[in-house]
Amino acid sequence: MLTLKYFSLKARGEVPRLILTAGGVPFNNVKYDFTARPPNHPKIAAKVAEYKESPADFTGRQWMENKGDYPFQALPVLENVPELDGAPFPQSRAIVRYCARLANLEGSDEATKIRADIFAESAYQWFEKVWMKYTILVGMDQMSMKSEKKLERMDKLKGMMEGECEDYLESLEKLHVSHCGENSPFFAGKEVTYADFQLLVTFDLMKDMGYEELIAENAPNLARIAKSVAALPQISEYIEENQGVAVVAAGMLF
Ligand SMILES: N[C@@H](CCC(=O)N[C@@H](CS)C(=O)NCC(=O)O)C(=O)O
Repeated sequence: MLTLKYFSLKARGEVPRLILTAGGVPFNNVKYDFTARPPNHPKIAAKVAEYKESPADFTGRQWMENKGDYPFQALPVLENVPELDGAPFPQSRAIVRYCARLANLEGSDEATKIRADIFAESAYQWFEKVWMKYTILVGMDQMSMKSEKKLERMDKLKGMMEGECEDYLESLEKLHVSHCGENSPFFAGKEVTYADFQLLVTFDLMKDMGYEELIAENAPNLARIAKSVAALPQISEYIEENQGVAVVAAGMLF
């Protein structure tokens, strides 16, 4: 059976999980713990306790031991992909598009396919922006990995990116409306596509950063779409079960 390996987080691995679940494609959802439970510092322990635990198959220590076996020492990877004859399948964007094809969620006509790609990449871009700023802060802290510094960094990031989040949401909404008009039922138009699941995970990250109100204020159509996508019968149970699972590592391990 198809095996998706990622961490006990949402971030880059959650979109393929949602796509496969929505499409009814069976898969092994294998997880490494990336939250370093039990955390070795009381402040980090308190932060980890704010999130719902996502049961993992491997520990964080096992990740450190095994990471050399994976391309670029990173996840997600897909395994047991019949077309690839055992060769490694890394890179979340390639994985997302392959899963979308398996799940029949890439769009049923060329215009919808193009829109799904445009909007999935545009929504993913928020992760890149956050990661880039976080990395800058790590550098400004002279690469310090002290627990206090990690937590301070997350707080600083939230303050720093609020204006950028507003502008980004405005642009995303404008782009969507220019293609699909107001009141479109889905991100890429009339039908659900894999881009809708990227939107959900991006909004999860924004909510985790304290920007929930910005979404409704700056992207009302997208806020409405995300709400109705999360309620789709194919995934509503999965979404409910994973409510509160950490989206990013929240400064827990690195
Ligand atoms: N370009 C890759 C990046 C993969 C990546 O950086 N994954 C991170 C987690 S989101 C990772 O595996 N980090 C583990 C580590 O650094 O030990 C992709 O999109 O899949």
